[in-house]
Amino acid sequence: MNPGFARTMATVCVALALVLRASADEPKKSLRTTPKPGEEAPRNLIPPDAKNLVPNGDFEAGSITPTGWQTTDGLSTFWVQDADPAHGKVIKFDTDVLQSQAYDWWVKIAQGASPKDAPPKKPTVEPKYDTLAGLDGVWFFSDFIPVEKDRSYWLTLDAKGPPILVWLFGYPEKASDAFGADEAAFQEVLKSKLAGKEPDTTRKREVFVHKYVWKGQLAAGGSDQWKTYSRRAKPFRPTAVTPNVKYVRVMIYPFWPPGAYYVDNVRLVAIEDPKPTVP
Ligand SMILES: [Ca+2]
Repeated sequence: MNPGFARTMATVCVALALVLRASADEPKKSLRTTPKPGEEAPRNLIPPDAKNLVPNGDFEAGSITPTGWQTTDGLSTFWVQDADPAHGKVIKFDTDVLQSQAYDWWVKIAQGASPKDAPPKKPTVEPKYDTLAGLDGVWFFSDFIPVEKDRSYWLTLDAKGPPILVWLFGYPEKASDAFGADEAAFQEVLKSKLAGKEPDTTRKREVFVHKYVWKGQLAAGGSDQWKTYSRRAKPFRPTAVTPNVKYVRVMIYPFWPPGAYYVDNVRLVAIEDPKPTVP
């Protein structure tokens, strides 16, 4: 087989795998769309004294892992000091990790292992379609944040590195905030491994019912310098079509390309909005 054909076939196989995964996990729509560079937030979008509803959105508080967020894992997510003192502590992501290694370690994290005891990363090889970048991506969830009916919100965050997606999920009630609780593929792996079985990836997955009933997306990143991103001129309106939403969670979601991503200063602020019920 010539190398060009082999590469093309490998690309087709990965694309097919992504489509199959998307259809298995997300009956409506995949969370994973092609990431585009985010839009920089207009200056002064949020007054500096506006209350940030995201607990520890600047990641400064915590001991081993930042408070207010799921635990870091020490393999694909890290709580680090940024080179820029103005940023202090930030979250670093590494999507260039074999998915198989991440799954093995995440099962231990879900059972209470400390990110300090993470295994050294195994080498990855091109084209890296078997990494988290090529498969599930790395999800990082905030805790549940109360929102009010008929209110609108700006979400902004600082990012450095390739484009990422950031999701805001809406929930009618507080659900489990256990590690990966609302992640279909991981829950299946966790269930199998806790039962002492290797996950069977050949059989059809059971339908996983996500606890969220609403979601909205923000594109961010795309620069090797820190920048602040938001959805330009379109606030999030979690209760416009799902009036039962009472809580949201922020989910930061880097995947392709394999590599390092940085996030800081996640802010969610209630705003005055003349059209709070418009989707
Ligand atoms: Ca910070």
